[in-house]
Amino acid sequence: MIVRQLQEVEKTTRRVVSPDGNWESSRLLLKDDNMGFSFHITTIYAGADFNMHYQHHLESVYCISGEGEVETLVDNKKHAITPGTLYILDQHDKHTLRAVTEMKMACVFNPPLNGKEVHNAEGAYELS
Ligand code: 9YT
Repeated sequence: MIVRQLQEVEKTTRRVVSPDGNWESSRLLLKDDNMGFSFHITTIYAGADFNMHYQHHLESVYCISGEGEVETLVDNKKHAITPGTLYILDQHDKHTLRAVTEMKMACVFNPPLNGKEVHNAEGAYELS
């Protein structure tokens, strides 16, 4: 069994701050743990408004705290995000995430991230 503590992970290189200034993510569980998925606690900063398109990954995002919205760009549907909301990018959906307040999210990626990824120009992560 592996046991990790968010407060400890935040002090290591597993905490990645996005160069675009929109988010930071503490990646508690990664590819080299061999679980088939990765698990992160991500903070989306208040006022962030940015596009993502995970062409190579599936992601589920659970809102622990904060408020915002996610919009799918294929149909321009907007979904409110409040504590308790889970959105599931099962179609590699191109989307916009907006944070009204700072949001704390629990994120799961399949395939797992190796830990160093930040978004490329399309808002995707490359496969490692
Ligand atoms: C919700 C979302 O995808 N935010 C971007 C960061 C990502 N969750 C990550 O790398 O942990």
